[in-house]
Amino acid sequence: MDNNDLLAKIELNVVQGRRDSEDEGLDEDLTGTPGVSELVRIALDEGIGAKEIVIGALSRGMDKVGEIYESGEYFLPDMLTAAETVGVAMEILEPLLANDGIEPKGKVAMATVKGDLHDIGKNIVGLMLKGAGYEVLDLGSDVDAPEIMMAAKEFGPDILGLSALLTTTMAEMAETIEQLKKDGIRKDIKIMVGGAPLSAQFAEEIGADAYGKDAISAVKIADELLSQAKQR
Ligand code: B1M
Repeated sequence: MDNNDLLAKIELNVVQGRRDSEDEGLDEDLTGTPGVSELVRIALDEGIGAKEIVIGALSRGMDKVGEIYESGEYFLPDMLTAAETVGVAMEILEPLLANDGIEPKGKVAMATVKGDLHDIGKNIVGLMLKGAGYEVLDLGSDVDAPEIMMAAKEFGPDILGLSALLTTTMAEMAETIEQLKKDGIRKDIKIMVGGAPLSAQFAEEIGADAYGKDAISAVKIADELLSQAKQR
């Protein structure tokens, strides 16, 4: 099996929500064949990088799950099952993406905003930032503005990363930025926002410094924001 076949297999098993060989699959019976945890280990043994697995298989798998859900074929529990397989893969990949022992180049606090439980995109962006040498504080999902402010004061991030996947929770990003302004700490922190329903225009409207379209661009943007912060 070549590298592309392996990545495609991981993607398929995310879509089927199969953590390991004992799982059946959401709409195909694949019992007995390797699931996501086994395939990720095989891919690593074959020399495929952790970053490539995240971008080339896990992220793509979840995009496909979204399409199937939108078509009405998958329901909420199916999405959740698929999301859990990504979590299993991330547990294996996280230590490989973290630059242990190296002085972090900057600090990033990440949160999915209040009312929003979608954390896969945030987790992927956080992992990629860790892999790029940042110290990342993950505040979790459904995090309200006061919690974010408290963390910002205690942790002192160079960059605050906010994620939202629901159109209804996008407004919470604006609320968080307003609170940071009122508290006088907005000027000390660069803010990047991201998530499928957002746009660069929305980011500008709510007074964020940048919009991250995906995990790859999020790392590039973080580097730019950090260099701007250091010039201050
Ligand atoms: Co929900 N969900 N969901 N869901 N879910 C969506 C978002 C939806 C588009 C599906 C649909 O109806 N078509 C829809 C939102 C519609 C809308 O707002 N207009 C939706 C809905 C409606 C809901 C519920 C309300 C359903 C219900 O209960 N009736 C409910 C809400 C719960 C809540 O949050 N309060 C709900 C629940 C769930 C699950 C719990 C089952 C599960 C989440 C599990 C989890 O995250 N732990 C789930 C999932 C999995 C999805 C879909 C299928 C996939 C989201 C995902 O993980 N994508 C999604 C449909 C879709 O997106 N097509 C959907 C993969 C991920 C890698 O991409 O998060 O976009 P994404 O992140 C990308 C970029 O956006 C960017 O980089 C990431 C990597 O490339 N990015 C950033 C993200 N954050 C960033 C931050 C940055 C920079 C870049 O800087 C800080």
